[in-house]
Amino acid sequence: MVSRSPQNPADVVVEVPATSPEAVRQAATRASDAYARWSAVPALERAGALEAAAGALDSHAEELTGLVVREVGKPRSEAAAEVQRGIAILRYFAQQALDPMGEVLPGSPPGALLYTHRRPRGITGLITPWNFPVAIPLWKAAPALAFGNSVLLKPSPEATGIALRLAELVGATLPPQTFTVLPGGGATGRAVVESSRVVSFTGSVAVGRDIAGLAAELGTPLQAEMGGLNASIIVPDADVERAATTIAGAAMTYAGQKCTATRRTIVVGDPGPFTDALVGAVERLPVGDPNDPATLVGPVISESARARVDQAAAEARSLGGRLLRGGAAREEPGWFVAPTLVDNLPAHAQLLHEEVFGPVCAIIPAADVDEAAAITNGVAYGLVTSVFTTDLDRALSLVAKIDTGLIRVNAPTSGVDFYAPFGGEKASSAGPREQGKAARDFYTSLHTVTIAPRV
Ligand code: UN1
Repeated sequence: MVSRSPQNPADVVVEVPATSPEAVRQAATRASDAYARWSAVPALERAGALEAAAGALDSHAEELTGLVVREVGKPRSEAAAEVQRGIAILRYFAQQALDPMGEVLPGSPPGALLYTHRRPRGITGLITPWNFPVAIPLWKAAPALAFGNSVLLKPSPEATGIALRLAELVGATLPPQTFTVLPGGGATGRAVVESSRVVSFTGSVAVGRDIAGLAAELGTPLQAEMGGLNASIIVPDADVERAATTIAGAAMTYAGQKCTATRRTIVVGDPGPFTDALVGAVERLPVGDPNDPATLVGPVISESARARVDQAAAEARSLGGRLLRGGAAREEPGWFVAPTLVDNLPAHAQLLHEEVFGPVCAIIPAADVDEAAAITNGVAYGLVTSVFTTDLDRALSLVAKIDTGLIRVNAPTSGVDFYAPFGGEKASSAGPREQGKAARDFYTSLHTVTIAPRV
């Protein structure tokens, strides 16, 4: 398995063999022993270990940022912010290790003690994508570890180098085999699922559904975060410039490679003024080498990712769509594509129904807010929607009609608060929410205990 720098594909970041299913099973045996020890470690010590992991990341923040830029082409400013997010996630879950592990309820026999108690589940299998190569592994691993589980992490092949470095930095603060990174592809991932007591996945719908099927057969609790086809709705009373700048960023930064990116912009009423403002805001985004601290839009991850964006632009054109920006220009030799804005698409166009993981956004007119809500909801996905309006009543009534897991008003679709529950509806997610306090429910099992007094 080879991972290459998207801005310079000749630069091989790391080349390692995929972990065989047999080697995964051996790692699981060691992780099971590690779990037996780690789950018996006092919570205060587990919190201390995660605090130390945060410190280790902090003192290597510059180096890790450089590796994120190099391996997955994330622009330097966003890569640095992601490393800071990773540190904050470790600190937050370090503290959660000290939260109450249950509650006391009234017992039914008089004088009985009835209480709930959370226990770790065991080996946690994590399968993570390349686009948030620090934050996503950590927002899954940190709660798992905080509550006493051991972790097997199968990272995306494109982010192998970053995952191996995380294993060194975080792993060094934990007992051996408590946090193990297993590079590989589908066969490795499958073996990780088969070896785990609880599984959390972020990635494509196709792989997520496969894993969900396997987990269901095995009776293993699963959480899967998959795609999105997120919309922003512009109500006529919105602050047009603010909305345009926010949406340009949400659609195009990191070349649109976020499941939370804005893929559709739905404009209520005359789309003209907003469209002009959005074209202007997209034109102002600095595109280029992700090492340059000013860059906001770098390359996409691979040649095939670039081909998908090209295909989507060609399909849009063939259906009579208008390319307002982008579609063709690019720099060589990396996998660069120009931020692309399209309007005038027929309702059945693929771009309006299927996620293209790149810097492509469609503008769709709507006669009124009800039609805008119907368009927003009229796709298979349900991750996040944003609404731009200055009218509070409008905001409240639209929020109530939208069927996505996250809803934002006058804010970008992208960007996630690690201390709040995160997840979508419909094809976007399966299983419970992740992050925030919701993570505790997933990475622990709840036991209800009754102790009746002698009568
Ligand atoms: C963000 O928008 O900051 O894979 C995070 C993804 C999402 C995370 C988005 N699960 O893109």
